[in-house]
Amino acid sequence: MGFKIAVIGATGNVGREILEVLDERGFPADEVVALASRRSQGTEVSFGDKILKVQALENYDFTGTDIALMSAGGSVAKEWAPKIGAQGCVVIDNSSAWRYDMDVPLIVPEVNADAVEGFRKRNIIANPNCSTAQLVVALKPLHDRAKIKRVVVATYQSVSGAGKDGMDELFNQTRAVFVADPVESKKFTKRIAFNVIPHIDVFMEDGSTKEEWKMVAETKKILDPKIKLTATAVRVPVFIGHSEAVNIEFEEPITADEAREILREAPGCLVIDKHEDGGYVTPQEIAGEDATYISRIREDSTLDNGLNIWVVSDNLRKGAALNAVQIAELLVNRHLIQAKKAA
Ligand code: 11C
Repeated sequence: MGFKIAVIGATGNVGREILEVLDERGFPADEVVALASRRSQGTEVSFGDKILKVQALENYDFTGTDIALMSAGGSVAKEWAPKIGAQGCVVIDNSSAWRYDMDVPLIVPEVNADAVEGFRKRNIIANPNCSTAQLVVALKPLHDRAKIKRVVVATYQSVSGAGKDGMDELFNQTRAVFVADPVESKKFTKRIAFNVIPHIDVFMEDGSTKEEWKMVAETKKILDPKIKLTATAVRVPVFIGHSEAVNIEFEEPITADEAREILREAPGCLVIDKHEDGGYVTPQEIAGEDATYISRIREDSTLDNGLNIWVVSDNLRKGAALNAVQIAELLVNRHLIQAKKAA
C-alpha cells in the first residue's frame, strides 16, 4: 500500500518541481494532491501524465494524508505546519520558518540523515536554503577527512531563487535593454539584467544579509557547530543554478588530489575538474540535474591547509524540490512512517 502525499504551494516554481521529482523518482505514492491558496483553487498542474486540479489548503483535511511537502513561504508554514503536524501528517517544509527551531530537524540526506529521527517532536522537518544545501553536500566528505575550521564563500545565485517574479524580471529587463525600452525593477533592488547585486533577503544589524546569515546558521546545524563560516551572497543574471566560490581552511593537511578523489566517491557529488579551457561546470549546463557539481579544486598556498573549490547545483532541485523528496524517501525507506491507509 502506497502513501498519500500533499504538495502545498503546488503552483509555484518549487511546488511544480516537487511534483516532477516525485514522478521521476517513482515515489511510492497511491495518491498525490496539489494544494495552494484559495486564489489558485481550480488551477491545473501536471503530475507525470496526469493533470491535478489544485485544491484550497484552507479546506483540506490532512487526517488521511501521510506527508505534506510544503513550499508556500514562511508565514504560511509558520501557521500551517503545526496544524498539519497535529493531524498526524509529517510536514517537510521548504521555507526558513522552522529551520532554526531546536525541535525541528534540518536535513540534507547525504549529510545528516540520522538526525531525521527527531521529526517526532513536532511532525515537522525543515529543508535548508538552496545555497546551504549544495554547500554542505560538498563540504561533508572533506570535513570527514580533514576537519574544516573555516569557510569563506561567495555565492552567484540565480534569479529563480527569488521565484517566478525574479525570472520574469530578468527576462523583461533583458528584452527592454535590447529594444531600448525603459528598464523597470520591481523584484530586485537594482537592475539584474547585465548586472550583479550583492544583496539577497533583508539586511541584518551587523551589515550582513539574511541569506548570508542563513548559510552560517544552517551549516552549523546540519554539519558541525564548530565550523566558522562567512559568506557574501550575490544575485546574478542566470535563470537557474546557484554557483559558489568556496575557500576552506582545514585542521589537517589535505591535497587537491586527495580532495578530488574523496569528492568523486561522495554521495550527491559529481566532479568535473579538468585544468583546461571549459574543463569546469557552469550553471547553464546543469539546470534540471540532481547532482552537486564540483570543479576548480586547487590548493590555497596562502593557508597551511587550504583548498578552493567551485560548487554548482540546480537550486530548484537539490536546493529545494529534490532535497525535500529525498527527505520523504528517507522516512519511507527507514520505515519511520507507515501509510495511514495500510494501518
Ligand atoms: C534565493 N536562496 O536564492 C534564496 C531562496 O530561505 O528558502 C530560498 C530562500 C529560503 O533567493
